[in-house]
Amino acid sequence: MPANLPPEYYEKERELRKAKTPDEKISILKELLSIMPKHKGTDKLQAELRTKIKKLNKLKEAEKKKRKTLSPYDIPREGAAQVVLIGPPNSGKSLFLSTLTHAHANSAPYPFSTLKPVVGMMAFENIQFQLIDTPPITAEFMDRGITQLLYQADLLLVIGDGSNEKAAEALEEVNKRLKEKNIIIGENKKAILTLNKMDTPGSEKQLQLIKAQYKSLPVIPISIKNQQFNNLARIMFDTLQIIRVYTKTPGSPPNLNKPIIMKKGSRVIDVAEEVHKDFLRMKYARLWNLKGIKGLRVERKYVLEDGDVLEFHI
Ligand SMILES: Nc1nc2c(ncn2[C@@H]2O[C@H](COP(=O)(O)OP(=O)(O)OP(=O)(O)O)[C@@H](O)[C@H]2O)c(=O)[nH]1
Ligand SMILES: [Mg+2]
Repeated sequence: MPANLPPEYYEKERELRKAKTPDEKISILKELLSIMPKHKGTDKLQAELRTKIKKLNKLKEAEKKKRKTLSPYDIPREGAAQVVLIGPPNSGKSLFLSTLTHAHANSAPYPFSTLKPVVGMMAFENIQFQLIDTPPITAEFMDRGITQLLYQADLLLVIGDGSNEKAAEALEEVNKRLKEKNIIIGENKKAILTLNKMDTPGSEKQLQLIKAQYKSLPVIPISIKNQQFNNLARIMFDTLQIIRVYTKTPGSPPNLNKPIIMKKGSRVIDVAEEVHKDFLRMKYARLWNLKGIKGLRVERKYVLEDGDVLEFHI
């Protein structure tokens, strides 16, 4: 039996083809159903439209769920390393991010001014570290979802508040909260302790107390306000245990602006694998390094150092 559909039906059908969102599509499909004459000839078509609506509703539900489970702490790593700034309230985490990156984090003279993570890129020589500012951690408060980021981070930069006469206690609270989540700084997690606001009175005493408390970890005194960072970027690089390696093709110079970031201890073959699987067939490589070696033949197992340049020979 013919469906005998009215002309407006075909018009709406054209609209449907242009519709983009599930909501738009659902409303047009409903209109189509209402326009359609109801008789035996349209039974199959009616059923098809109803199935389409059902599918679209399911899609909508799935998207809603996805949005809900996406945490603001779900931040993909960019640059040479992901470094998460943590610490007690008001210690200067946000000012640190605003000072050392182009990103803006709200910094204010009262605690709990940061409620959500903020990301920025910090330059160090020819590479960049991804810095993430986070809300404060105290005995009473640690934002839900931050744990995932702490597990994933390459380095935790703990910032203490040197102007607080209970700076050591506040840091100990942070440390306790981390331990509850099985994060032991300096053991299963690379970390650097800094004490900020070294421009304020009493900060030196706090520094000595904290140094005594964390004997196995370096404590770096800084003053963001006075732009005194005590070589912190270099210390970050060293603590991360990474090296920069460059590759070149015979007859041309290496691109020194584009280092390959490798773990300390990586071998020639690891870099080959990183660059392209074709280089896994390499027979040997030639090496240039910062100590003045030029074009030395090295084998697959040769262990690399920061600044090494490789030329693969297949
Ligand atoms: N004197 C002095 N004040 C500083 C220094 N660094 C930050 N401050 C001040 O400390 C206050 C807190 O700074 P924020 O950057 O908001 O601190 P925060 O750690 O992000 O604070 P929360 O987000 O609440 O955890 C602000 O008034 C800053 O200007 C410093 O090196 N010296
Ligand atoms: Mg803040």
